[in-house]
Amino acid sequence: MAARIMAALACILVMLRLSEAAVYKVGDSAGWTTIANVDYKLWASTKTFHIGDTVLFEYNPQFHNVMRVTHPMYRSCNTSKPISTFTTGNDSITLTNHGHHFFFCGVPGHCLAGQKLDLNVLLPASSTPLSDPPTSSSPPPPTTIPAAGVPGPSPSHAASPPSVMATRIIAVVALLVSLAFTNFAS
Ligand SMILES: [Cu+2]
Repeated sequence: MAARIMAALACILVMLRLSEAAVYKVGDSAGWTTIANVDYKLWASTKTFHIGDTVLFEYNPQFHNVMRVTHPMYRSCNTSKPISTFTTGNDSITLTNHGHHFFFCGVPGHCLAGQKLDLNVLLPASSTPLSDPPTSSSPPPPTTIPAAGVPGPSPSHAASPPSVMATRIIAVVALLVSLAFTNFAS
């Protein structure tokens, strides 16, 4: 019966991880730009992307855009046939499938200057061993620092995670307690 509780706990943990969709602001406080010399490859390597997560590109649309492209286009900074183009300056893109996602800025010269991003979205966690959770110590969500001259700070999206997490933990504990009781009764 201890094994049953452990199995139930494992299932719950997997469900918790799958349901936790994260929002990643590309480049953190620097955003999507050429002037801050952001190493987007390094930025992406510090994150673990899952299906359902969102990447947010924040930039001045007068100077930049976002193109999603194929791998060959990404490598050669070829802007001729993007899969899709985003131009609002505040583009949220939800990652709906696993594997590599390639983006760059389509303004001439910007991709060559390093404004390009290769995200690797991992397969669902159910296939990974539970004994070694490498993503459990993920960094806190990036704080939004409004750039000088850009109006409208948006501090809203950093507010809820702790309380949501607490609610989930309480739900898990309650479930475990009820499981333990049913096992004692049987
Ligand atoms: Cu650009």
